[in-house]
Amino acid sequence: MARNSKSELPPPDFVVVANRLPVDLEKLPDGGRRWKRSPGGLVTALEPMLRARDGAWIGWPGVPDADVGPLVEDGLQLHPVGLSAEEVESYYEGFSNGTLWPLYHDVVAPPVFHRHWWQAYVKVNQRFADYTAKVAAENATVWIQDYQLQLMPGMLRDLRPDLRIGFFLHIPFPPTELFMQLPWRTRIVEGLLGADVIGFHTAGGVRNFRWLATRLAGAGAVRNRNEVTVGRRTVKLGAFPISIDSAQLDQLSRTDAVVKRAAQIRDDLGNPEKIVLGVDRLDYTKGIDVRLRAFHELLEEGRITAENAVMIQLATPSRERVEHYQRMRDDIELSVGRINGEFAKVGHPAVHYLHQSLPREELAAFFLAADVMLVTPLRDGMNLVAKEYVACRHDLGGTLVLSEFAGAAAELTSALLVNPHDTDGVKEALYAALTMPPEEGRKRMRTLRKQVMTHDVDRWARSFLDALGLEPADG
Ligand code: ADQ
Repeated sequence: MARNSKSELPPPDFVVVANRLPVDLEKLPDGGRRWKRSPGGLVTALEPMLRARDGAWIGWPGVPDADVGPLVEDGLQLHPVGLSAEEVESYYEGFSNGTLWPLYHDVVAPPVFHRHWWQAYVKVNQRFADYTAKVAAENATVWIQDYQLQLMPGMLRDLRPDLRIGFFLHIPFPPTELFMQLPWRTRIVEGLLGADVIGFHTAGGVRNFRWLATRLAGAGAVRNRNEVTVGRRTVKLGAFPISIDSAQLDQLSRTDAVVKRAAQIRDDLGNPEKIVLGVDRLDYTKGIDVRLRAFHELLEEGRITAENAVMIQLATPSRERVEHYQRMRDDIELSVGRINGEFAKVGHPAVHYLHQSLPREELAAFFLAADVMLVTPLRDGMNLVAKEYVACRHDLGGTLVLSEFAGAAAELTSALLVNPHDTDGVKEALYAALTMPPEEGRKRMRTLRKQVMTHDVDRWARSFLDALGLEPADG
């Protein structure tokens, strides 16, 4: 059967499907268009496997109404799936980011349930499934990524029962009571159960999903806690904590350029005793307000001064068209303004706030310069920033303060773990980090590095694909 009717490209044996392609289509001022690589951890981890197997990546090119065909980039097949401007609003900004994102993050913001958003979600998932069914080779392995595509495993199985299908959720799978709020809860669970392997970051996600699969979708529980049965099929469930390209970041942070830049950052800040750092996508789940409050109170109480401790918050712009994000950005910028209004001196802000995306080397230099790293999400699937910080601290310097509600807390137990809802607790942990005896700091960092350097993103991808039964790629 000629599967690949979409193009002249050979039918791929290994297909990754994600909401976004690893390249973005950019519209130029002269009306032209060009592809720009958007390097992320996932691409880095999967690229070697994709190349070794004539793999393909299917995803949205990042701009609405872009009618573009498949292309080959460095030997990698890229297949764009188009979304209309209306679908970007209802499927992506709406159901994915206005319904599922807050619901799956413990409703830290109220999820909005709109039937027309749901309909768009169904339609777009079906489009991804139809496209993948046409492109994938006979008996190919398809790995579907994340919350935007939870109906796709079931839809794809209906179209192509010969495929081996994996699904990985990058955000938390919520407690069952919260998931039950979703009017379309059964459809989502059934959609996911179309996969052969469903991966989560933590064992908690596996437990929550397993309970729902048996209650809502009639899945059978088997003795092995990491499996359920659906008719005659067995679906494996597993915790696969994602990671980063640890060795690459470790190397980068050892380069002369990064080491010098870290020293220069400290110098530019007026050589304070301590630098406190936050690095996040600007999102209400990340608890940026929590850490600003803790820092503010320590200043108010006179336990620290703006001369000896300086805070830097780097925030990548994110989902700027969603209303909740606009409000949250205003709130954060108001807090930064307040703290500086009270405690800054001319030329010496107490909090430096950059609403910018920074290059990798620059980020590594900030990590290396920071004495305290504050990672305080209210809920986070994993949180790669915490692992990136650890990977950059080859000098064993720096202290990580980490929220218990980040998936990373399960592995990074030598961090100072905090409950982000407990302002006093966060404040005390921040103070403890600022005053930590160097020997204790080094001991903690050594243990953290043992974990991060041995559990990288490649190991994550391999363990998932191993569970899916994909042999290691030759080459
Ligand atoms: P995110 O919510 O995006 O990911 P995270 O895991 O922290 O969260 O990854 C953010 C990435 O953006 C990091 O690699 C970080 O270095 C980068 N970044 C942040 N601020 C930046 C800045 N100002 N400039 C440049 N880069 C910046 C989702 C889930 C997470 C899960 C990941 C992977 O929400 O819980 O860890 O997917 O599964």
